[in-house]
Amino acid sequence: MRAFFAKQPQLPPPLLDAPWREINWNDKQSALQHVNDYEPYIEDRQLRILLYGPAGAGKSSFINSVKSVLEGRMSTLALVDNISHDSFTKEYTTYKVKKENPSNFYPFVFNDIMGITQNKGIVVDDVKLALMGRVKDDYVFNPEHKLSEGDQYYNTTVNPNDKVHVLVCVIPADTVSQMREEVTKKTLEIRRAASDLGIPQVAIITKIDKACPEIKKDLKNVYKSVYLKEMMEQLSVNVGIPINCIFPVRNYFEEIDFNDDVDSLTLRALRHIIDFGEDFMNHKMSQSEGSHK
Ligand SMILES: Nc1nc2c(ncn2[C@@H]2O[C@H](COP(=O)(O)OP(=O)(O)O)[C@@H](O)[C@H]2O)c(=O)[nH]1
Ligand SMILES: [Mg+2]
Repeated sequence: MRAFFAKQPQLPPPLLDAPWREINWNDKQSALQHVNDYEPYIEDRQLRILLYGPAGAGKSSFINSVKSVLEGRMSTLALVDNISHDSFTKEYTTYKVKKENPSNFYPFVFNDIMGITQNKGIVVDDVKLALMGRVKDDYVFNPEHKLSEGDQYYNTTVNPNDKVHVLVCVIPADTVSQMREEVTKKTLEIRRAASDLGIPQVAIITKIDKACPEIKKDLKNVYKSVYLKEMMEQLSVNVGIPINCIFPVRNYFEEIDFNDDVDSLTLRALRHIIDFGEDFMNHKMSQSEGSHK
């Protein structure tokens, strides 16, 4: 009765008054400088960053975004595949980022692995091998057959630069709430394998523009969006990565021009990834030094 007098359900405000995580949007230059100045403490060491996540999560786009902001031109090298979301034909590739001139590279590299699809996708054992530096470039993952010793793509002589120093879980914002049990299970398995090796883990949330209209309108709303905050909390619970190790990013995927806000988020995530990886390398060093005593 008299339904028009009924109280409207209170919708939560879409935006917080103040951001829940501080970010200085004018700080792009100093973040860029931090990345440019980065040198591994151990000479000749290279930081290896492994991205894993569902097909179409935005792994290649993230690598392209990083390459774009650091190389100063839109990159399409880590070929973004928006046609086929099949994990079968994916080769293991090491992506480098050029620094200053074509023969000089940043001391970090990326690999990506389509570690999680519903019923297909590579076996967790192969991810473990990749973490240990056992998988050679150009290896094509086969969900029915794991890589084993004796295979031409099995790296028998692992050098410290072949090993993974940071594992980055890539999850699209528009799927966090429907993350299937299987995806969560595989993510946890992969995380456990990394934990056993002591490898630090970070998550990036992609496609934040797609999941939240306020963010699409203005990327500076990223830490004011209630929706995204709740989603990050949910992801943290689902896969057990602390909130302070989860970074939202908005990849370059269709534009031809740079945007400072996009760059700021990308660089912020990258900076933390590098710092975590560097800490791990140094910790590993003191551990192995200790074990020689
Ligand atoms: N709206 C939006 N789309 C994105 C973003 N990142 C990636 N995409 C789209 O998602 C598709 C798949 O991305 P891709 O990087 O190939 O995913 P991968 O399979 O994990 O390597 C791309 O074609 C892009 O159109 C993002 O931050 N926002
Ligand atoms: Mg890809």
